[in-house]
Amino acid sequence: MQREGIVYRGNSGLYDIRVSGESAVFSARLKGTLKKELIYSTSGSRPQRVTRARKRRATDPIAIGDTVVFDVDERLIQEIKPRHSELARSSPQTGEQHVLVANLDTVFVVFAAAEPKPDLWLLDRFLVLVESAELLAEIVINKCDLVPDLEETRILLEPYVLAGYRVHYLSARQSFGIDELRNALSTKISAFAGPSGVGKSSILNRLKPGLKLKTGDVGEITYKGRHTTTTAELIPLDENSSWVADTPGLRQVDFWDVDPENLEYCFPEFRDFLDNCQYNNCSHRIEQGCAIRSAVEDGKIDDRRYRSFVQMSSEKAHV
Ligand SMILES: Nc1nc2c(ncn2[C@@H]2O[C@H](COP(=O)(O)OP(=O)(O)OP(=O)(O)O)[C@@H](O)[C@H]2O)c(=O)[nH]1
Ligand SMILES: [Mg+2]
Ligand SMILES: [Zn+2]
Repeated sequence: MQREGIVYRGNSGLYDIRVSGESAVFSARLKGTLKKELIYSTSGSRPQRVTRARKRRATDPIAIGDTVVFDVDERLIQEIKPRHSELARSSPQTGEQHVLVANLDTVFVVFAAAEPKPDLWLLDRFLVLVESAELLAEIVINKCDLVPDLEETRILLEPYVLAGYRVHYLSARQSFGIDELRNALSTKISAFAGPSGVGKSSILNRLKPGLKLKTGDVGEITYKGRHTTTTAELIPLDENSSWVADTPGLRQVDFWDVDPENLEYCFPEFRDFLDNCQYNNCSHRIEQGCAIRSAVEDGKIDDRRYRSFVQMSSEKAHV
């Protein structure tokens, strides 16, 4: 008998699947021939997706969030449905694509107000990763219990509000801001992403009482390199109709598949000005008549965000 379901966990070639509206879970492997013939949908406008699909053949063809058709008796996955989106990163070692979550709509980029203190340059990279995947990004600032004056943190994040991002302030430890975040999680599949040790798993444990995801021990300095969560997993929030993915902390964010020409669109506050540059291939770094640079001078674009863009685009220029 064939069924259709969502892969919510994968472990060494064995995938755990849930069928919508049912509580039973299934485990299945990928049909051998499917591994070879697998061609992902290249639907959509972007030739990038074709390249991605080719690259991905080397790594795991299934990601959490994939909808699959599987044979219940043989415990074999026979078909992977086309994806409408994916959150991927490149391996710093091999440059290979690794899809963290498929078919998601929103990424909650989680940082801490302190321990570790927010690294805005890294936050910008996470946001570019999300924007380049054409997903919605929201910012979550956890551990607000650790800062005596939250106003200072709010000022730090002001440029992101101006850029159009929603920012949620909360504390998983003191359980404030959790209900507000739960209301924001109404989309079908969303993911938590961010550096290690900021409290992604702790927040999920608060969102879903009884979940008991493993979190870093109190006092242990996880953000200095140790990762508590090692594989991405989808957690059903309500009767399998909305899901959140917990992902391992990313220490460094590489986004080789962001076209240099597309980087400027990954900064939402640039978009209104891009058409006004004198040259239509403006790099926004040295050219005369650059609308982005004059917006920075006029205080309409945050100067540090602009420098973050310059830094990333100069890295891209060397790839
Ligand atoms: N003070 C304070 N500590 C917190 C809060 N949330 C989490 N922590 C602590 O931060 C540490 C890391 O929490 P985790 O939830 O494991 O962090 P993570 O982001 O899932 O980390 P990785 O799985 O390694 O990516 C643990 O010691 C938590 O107890 C918070 O709101 N306030
Ligand atoms: Mg974790
Ligand atoms: Zn320009």
